Parts: sequence; structure tokens; C-alpha cells
Amino acid sequence: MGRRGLSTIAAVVLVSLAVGAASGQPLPRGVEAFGSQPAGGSASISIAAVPDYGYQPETIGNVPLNAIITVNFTDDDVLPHTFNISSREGFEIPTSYNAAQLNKLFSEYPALYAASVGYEGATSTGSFTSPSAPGWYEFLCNESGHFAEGMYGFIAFGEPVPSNLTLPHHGSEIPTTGSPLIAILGGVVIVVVVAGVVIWRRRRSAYRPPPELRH
Ligand SMILES: [Cu+2]
Repeated sequence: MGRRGLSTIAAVVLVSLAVGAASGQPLPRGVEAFGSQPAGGSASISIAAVPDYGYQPETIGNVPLNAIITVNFTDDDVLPHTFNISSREGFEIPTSYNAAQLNKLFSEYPALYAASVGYEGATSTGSFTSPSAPGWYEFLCNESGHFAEGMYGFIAFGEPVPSNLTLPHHGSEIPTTGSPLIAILGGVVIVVVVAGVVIWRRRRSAYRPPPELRH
């Protein structure tokens, strides 16, 4: 590989690392807003429905136990959305669940909290009493088809959201959990692809490929 190819790759490495580092920061997928607050009393959480069938944040951890939780739910998208917290503790709802299966789940395990917003900029405020024992729960949007598109997340009371839960993947989203490691791995993938393209172009344009690149 020539000097030009190497310098191209070096530049891509730097740009990829910068993009990776930046992509982990502006929109954290989870918040741990209540770690310092004791059980009892009250607290508030804010969550938004965002374009591409998502929530921001996607995880909310360390919400105080046995407390009055005020929920501020905002529609930052153009579609109507809902925010329903399942009361089935420690259950990751299969992403294959259809509307009938979701209805059955929520009739057996009535929502801890349910809210809806109907248009861009709409807000909904309400409250519920949080569970008295530590645990995590899934929340989702039950507008037709939205769960299947990945409109769900997790909330944990009296503990952080477990790190092994599967967060949704949205079509245009760079998969990042905010972890620098994952961002760097993404950068490495970009570097490998670009290096492959550079090598392929050199092979294609060379009259005779150098011996080390022949099969
Ligand atoms: Cu929705």
C-alpha cells in the first residue's frame, strides 16, 4: 500500500474515533436520575417520544421505591404515542409480541402507569406510586405497530437498569450505549471497510498487482 493509501486510512482512523467519541455523548440512552434519593417521598421523571419509534431516554434507573413519581411525557415526534409501564417485574417482553399478545399481557399485569400524547409538542403529566421492592420493568408504546418498530425501554426502581437487557435498534441509529468501547469498535469497522476499498481500488487500477496481493 502506498503512502497515499496509508495517509487516507490514518485520516479515516482519526475521523472515526472522533465521530465515535462524539456519538456516545449527546443523547445518552439511559439516565440514573435518582441514585441519591431515599425511598419514600417523591420524585419526577421526564421521557419523550422521539422520531423513528423511540423513547429518550430508553432506560431510567434508580427510581426511588415507595415514592410518588411524577411523569412528564412529551411528544417530540409528529405521531401519537403512549407510555405504558408493564407491572410484570423482570420480564423482557419478546419483540415478536403482536397487539393481541400485548393486550393479554397488560390485562394480566395492569400498567404501573399509562399515558398518551397525540401530536408534536403535546405533553402529559401524571403520577403513580412506585413499587416497594427493587426491580425492573419494561415500558412500551401500544400504538399499532410501534412496539414492533422498537418503541420500548426499561425502568428500574431501587436499583440500576440491568446492563444485559436488550435495548431496541432503530433503523437509522448508530448502535451505541454511550460506551466509548462500542464507539471505538464502530470506528474500527469503518477503518477496515475503507482500507478494503482502498486496496480494492489499487488492485483494480494497477496494471500488474504487486505479488503480495495476488491470490
Ligand atoms: Cu408510539
